[in-house]
Amino acid sequence: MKNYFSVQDIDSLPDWIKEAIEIKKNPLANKTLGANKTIGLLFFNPSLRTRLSTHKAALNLGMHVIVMNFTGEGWSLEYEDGTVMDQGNSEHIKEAAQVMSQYCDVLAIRAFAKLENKEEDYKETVLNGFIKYASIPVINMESATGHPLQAFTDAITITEYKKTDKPKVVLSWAPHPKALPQAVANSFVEIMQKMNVDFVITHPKGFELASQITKQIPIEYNQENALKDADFVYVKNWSSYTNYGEVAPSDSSWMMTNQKMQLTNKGKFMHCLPVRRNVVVEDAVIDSENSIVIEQANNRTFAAQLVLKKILEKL
Ligand code: AN0
Ligand code: CP
Repeated sequence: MKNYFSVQDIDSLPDWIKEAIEIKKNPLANKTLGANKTIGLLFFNPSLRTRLSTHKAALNLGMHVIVMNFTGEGWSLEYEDGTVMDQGNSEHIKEAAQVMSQYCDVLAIRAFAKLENKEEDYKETVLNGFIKYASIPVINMESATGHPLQAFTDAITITEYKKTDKPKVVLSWAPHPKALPQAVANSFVEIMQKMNVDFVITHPKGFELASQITKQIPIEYNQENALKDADFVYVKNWSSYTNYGEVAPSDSSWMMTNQKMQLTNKGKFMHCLPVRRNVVVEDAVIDSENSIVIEQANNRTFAAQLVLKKILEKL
């Protein structure tokens, strides 16, 4: 693996999960592997968990870390070839990626979907631009269509908490006042297809994810039916893929409540965070003993650390 672009870069998920759980037990076991190596963390969007857990993972491996925020601080980049650059963008990805490749040994990039043009977002212009012009490995810290560090974390977390060989996992759409990308849901759906789980997606009609991602996964439009006997309830908003980026009329009936959680098999509540309380999920659920969101976020460090370890071993 040169780049960690999507969950499809995971060659053996069971092996990766096992190794990440080993790292969690002894995070400093490879504290010199990254000595004298530098990772550049590039942010085109805000972050709390991804920024700090990836930084922490790099420190655990003995790496140096450089963080750069492009919003407001970096030159705005141009991605199209052959453009006459007489508009807003000051620098082309060609120079930017090559220059940064001289300062760093690995680049990690966060660049969300703009949610204006589906074809543009699903082309992954920013991530693919860096992969094309950087001469060093590139890690996806949430791109337009995927969040594979989050999904790997979620797979680790489900493995840690599961009580049966084949737990029932439900991905449940939630209301949200702003249009959010499909990235987290897409990568979660992809990684669940690599696990031994009974997986169901529930959302209102019109919020189908891309069929090339959901494939044969059952979709249940009745949320309460979907939640029956669930061992894990993963709640997430995403905006419409068909009416691309459209925000739903605020439909609070899809919020996760304590009453709905009673339908589950003492289901564990999961969310990637950040989460809007009492919009996406009721306080009573996220504050309950079945909520594992804090430990889920803790696992971000070990997921990132395993990805970095795999990349460093090949440098
Ligand atoms: C982002 C999203 O839904 O993609 C990041 C989640 C990790 N969420 C928000 O912008 C609130
Ligand atoms: N879950 C996640 O990626 O969180 P941040 O947006 O805070 O990094």
